Amino acid sequence: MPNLATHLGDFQFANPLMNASGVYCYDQLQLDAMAASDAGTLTTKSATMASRLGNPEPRYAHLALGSINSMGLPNLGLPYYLDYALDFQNTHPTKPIFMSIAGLSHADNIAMAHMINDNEFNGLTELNLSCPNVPGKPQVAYDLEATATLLDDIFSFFSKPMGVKLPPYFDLAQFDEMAAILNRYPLIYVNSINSLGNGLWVNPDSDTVAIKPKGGFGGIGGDYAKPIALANVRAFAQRLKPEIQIIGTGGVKSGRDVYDLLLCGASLVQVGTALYEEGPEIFTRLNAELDQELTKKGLTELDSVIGQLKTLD
Ligand code: RRO
Repeated sequence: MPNLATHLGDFQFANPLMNASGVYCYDQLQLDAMAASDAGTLTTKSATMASRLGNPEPRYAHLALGSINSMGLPNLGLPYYLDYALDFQNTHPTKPIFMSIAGLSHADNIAMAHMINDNEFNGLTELNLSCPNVPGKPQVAYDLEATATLLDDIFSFFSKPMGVKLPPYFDLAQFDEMAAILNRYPLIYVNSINSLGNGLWVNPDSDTVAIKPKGGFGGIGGDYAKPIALANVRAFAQRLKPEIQIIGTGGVKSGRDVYDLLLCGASLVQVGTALYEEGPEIFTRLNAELDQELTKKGLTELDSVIGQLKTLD
């Protein structure tokens, strides 16, 4: 049987699968369900310092080929997720947990990074620079100067393993510019991609939008996202220094989808829309299907897949 184990820096995982932040990670009940699943590990919901109710409902809709959401960062506050993670690392010492933070301002992000740094937390911290859904708050990672200033300030004191969650980019010049910035910092990974920001859907029965917040604009996930995710993972794999690994996220609902993101250069793979639709049992199926993909190719370990995409020249 192929060995599906993988790693990010010194962190080891039994398999490359986990939830995408925002799905199955709001509270202890959902996090415990993720922990009990066949996923290699899990992340908490992107946190702000204080808890938030998020945007008015309906704020998630199932679409023909995926989903649209404008949750608006509903979360129970960083202290809640830190407590959960501290407990989790004692009860699951071989499953490194991810903690996601998404401050509403530069100062919020700095304050949260201090709280995590000054704590016993020994997992991975993910700085979400790409929440598309808070009214009046543009995505940090589409502002290169703001991104560099934030990372400068965080890495002036932050001494624990950190990665960043990025939005999709669509021009090769943007990959060049963003990778050049990220390569300046001791990041251990980038997570690419967050949902395709500010899409819109029309319900043909009612001639209305599908979700209530922001006049119907929301982040798009699922099948719509897969080719964009593959391109973003591949483009960053070609540009980032080798110390910065990649988590691939976007459009995964089969073992082949996982395999494709690995080929493009991902070391771990997150599942969002399909996890929302199917629940944490999906990880049992995805592991089995990934196992079959490797077996079909006569491969015995993920290192034989990661970054091995071929071109036609
Ligand atoms: O909570 C959300 O609305 C949300 C976040 Br923070 C994010 O990063 N990505 C997304 O699709 N939704």
